[in-house]
Amino acid sequence: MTSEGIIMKALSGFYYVDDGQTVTACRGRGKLRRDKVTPLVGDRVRFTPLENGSGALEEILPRKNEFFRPAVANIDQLVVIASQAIPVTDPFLIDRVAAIAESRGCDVVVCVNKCDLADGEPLAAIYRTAGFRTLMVSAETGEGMEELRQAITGKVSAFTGNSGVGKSSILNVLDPQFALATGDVSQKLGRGRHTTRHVELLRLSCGTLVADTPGFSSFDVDRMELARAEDLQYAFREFAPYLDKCRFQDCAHVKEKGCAVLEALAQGKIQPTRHQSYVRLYQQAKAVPDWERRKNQQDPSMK
Ligand SMILES: Nc1nc2c(ncn2[C@@H]2O[C@H](COP(=O)(O)OP(=O)(O)O)[C@@H](O)[C@H]2O)c(=O)[nH]1
Ligand SMILES: [Mg+2]
Ligand SMILES: [Zn+2]
Repeated sequence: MTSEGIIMKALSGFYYVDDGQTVTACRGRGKLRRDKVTPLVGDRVRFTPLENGSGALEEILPRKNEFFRPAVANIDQLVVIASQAIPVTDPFLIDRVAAIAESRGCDVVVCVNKCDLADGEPLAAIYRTAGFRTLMVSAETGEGMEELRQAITGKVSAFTGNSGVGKSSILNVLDPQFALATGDVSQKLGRGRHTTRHVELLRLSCGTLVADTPGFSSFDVDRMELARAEDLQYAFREFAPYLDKCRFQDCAHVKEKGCAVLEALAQGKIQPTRHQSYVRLYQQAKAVPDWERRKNQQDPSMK
């Protein structure tokens, strides 16, 4: 008899599968390795419970979507956590991950944390104007936490954002039982920073699933995750009203004459940082030859 469940965490060769009642540590069958499929956190899977209490992972059920940074599958909504103080989030990081999410049909919420330290409004305004659901919160004071809770209720969300913005801290406020390691320097042990090192799905007491992820640094270059340069325009939702109004049908919206996107930018209808990010991503995507992209899309887990 096999059971069905969801992978909550992958650690040291085990996949921790939650079937709604218990969590079983499973090892992947050789078949999975031979087929070169890498199970991801968030995968719905079939497994065989073994007598010793562990399990054997048999099959990964079809994915709704998949991400490689963070490495998660079947995500309804990416919650991009940003901060305007220690660290200051580069909007490009938000735009890149938001574009990847849009290209995979995954919703995006932008959440500016540490509002007790710095005014989140300038950054929040950029994303509100661009049409994203945007929140301003503080894990320190609890400001905005109820709104965030509402935004994630009933959905599978992954928290992403650059290291140190407060992903784990926010999750700890949402459910103190998590007791996730955060970036505090441990003074007693003097072992440096305690931070998130792996992706983990967590269940809030209301049943909602949220993933804590290690976050990314500005140096990560995951150019392979991007769509073709020509498709990138569709990943910037606020460009939509202008795309069919450019003079040239194959307009790249970078510096072309008669470009309606550039016109909207000049009129302040599109935020300058959003367009700058688009151009940067467009040039990055252009630099990847098609053959290389195809090769990577066949087996992105090999990155
Ligand atoms: N002042 C302030 N500090 C915060 C806030 N959220 C997180 N921090 C601190 O920022 C550091 C990094 O937080 P952490 O949750 O580990 O970030 P993560 O890497 O995104 O998971 C820790 O020292 C937290 O205590 C906040 O809203 N306000
Ligand atoms: Mg963390
Ligand atoms: Zn154009």
